[in-house]
Amino acid sequence: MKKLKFPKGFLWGGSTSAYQFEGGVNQGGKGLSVQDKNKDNWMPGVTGFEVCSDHYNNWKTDVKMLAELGFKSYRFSIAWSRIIPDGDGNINKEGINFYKNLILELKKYNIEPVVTMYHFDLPLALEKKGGWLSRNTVDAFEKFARAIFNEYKDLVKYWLTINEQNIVVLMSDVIGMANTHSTGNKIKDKWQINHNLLLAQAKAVIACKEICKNALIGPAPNISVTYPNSNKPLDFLAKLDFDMERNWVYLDVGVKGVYPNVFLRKLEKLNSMFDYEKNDMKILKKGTADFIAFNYYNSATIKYKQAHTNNLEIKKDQQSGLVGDTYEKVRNKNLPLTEFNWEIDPEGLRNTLRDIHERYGLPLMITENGIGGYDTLTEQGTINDDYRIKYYQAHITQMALAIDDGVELIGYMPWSAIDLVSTHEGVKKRYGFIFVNRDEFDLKDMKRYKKKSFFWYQNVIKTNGENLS
Ligand code: BGP
Repeated sequence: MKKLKFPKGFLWGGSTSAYQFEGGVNQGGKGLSVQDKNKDNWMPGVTGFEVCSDHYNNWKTDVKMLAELGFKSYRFSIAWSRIIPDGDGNINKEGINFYKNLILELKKYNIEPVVTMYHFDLPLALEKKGGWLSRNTVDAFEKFARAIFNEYKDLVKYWLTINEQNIVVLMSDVIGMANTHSTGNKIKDKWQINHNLLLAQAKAVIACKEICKNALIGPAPNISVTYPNSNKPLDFLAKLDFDMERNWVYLDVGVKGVYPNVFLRKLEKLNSMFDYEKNDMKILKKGTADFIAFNYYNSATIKYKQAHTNNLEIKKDQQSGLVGDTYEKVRNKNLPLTEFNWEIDPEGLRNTLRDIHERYGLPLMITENGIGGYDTLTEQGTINDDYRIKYYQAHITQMALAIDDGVELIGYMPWSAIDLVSTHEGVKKRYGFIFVNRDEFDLKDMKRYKKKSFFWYQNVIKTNGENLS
């Protein structure tokens, strides 16, 4: 077999998000976010986010371990409510310093910080005042963006705007972000939230270009290549509809600065056009991305749906089930499942890379990919996660093939660098190369242990992806 080749300077690394990893909810002057649930107001049997992996109190040890792993990059998110506790008021110096110290520590080990500005954790005070349905939240986001750009402008090269905006819009309930301000037209609300997020993103991009002269900025949606369930023409039409709502509308606006016409027509036909101001479209046109970051877990297989309900329904979780007015996501029997029932499709990653590359032609960065599973700490302090190694071997091989096809891929930051709390399935669904010794409700000693995949990935990075065995 041909040798796998990755470009020189490829950004091997890993990923986390503030609300799933930091904990320290009542420390350092942090305000509450919509995600700061505890076990009494979150799902039964699943831990809340008040402690997570206690990274807030272990950040130095964590960075040291990531450096030992050989990370060239590390993607983390800034908690908006640590910087501006009520979302829109005074800046909290302690919050600013927390991330400044983290970035400096990463740089000490030559790890490139890749910073997500917003990962599902809207300040609670803003949600109470209207959330993303309100344009005030757009203004507040711009203020937050300017604050962090001014603080970190000389330290950060890669900024990501909004994590998985498509999941926020389509599946808010399963990721703890249910919209609490319905106006009665669910479809319009959904796309109003989307428009406000796109506007917030464009304003942040414009501010970034003004303030951070040497930085690059891009969106970070979750993109799945889409297969029609059969060669029936209507299944292909359903695929196109799904693609539009699940993948492309976010990137068409974020990269090209324009809404796809088919999408706008559809909202008109449904009497669900979102409200916008005259200048909005100009802002969207101006605030476009330098590169595309995206998260990939699996592909989607789509079937035409006979009964038109004109209603988007949400099922189970962010990967297994989405029903639109003309389409339905169905199980692809050609693909195996993870222990948590997510389909595994490594070739789908190559297909996704090709699809995005052909559509937009910008450099790409994978900012999430990984497998959630049960891991056990043995008495010897080891964790045998061969299944994770197998998953990564297959996906990294497909990345190399996509690069060989001509795709410009600049980095890979799988989810997650270190164990953390899942969006809605607790700490038992583990993703990291590093094990955190805690259970769902027993916090134990929080000690970090290197999993088998740690040593494997260390060698992958050392050989720049040439040795995956
Ligand atoms: C993405 C999110 C992450 C993350 C991951 C795994 O949708 O960006 O925050 O958690 O999926 O999902 P889960 O935690 O539900 O297993």
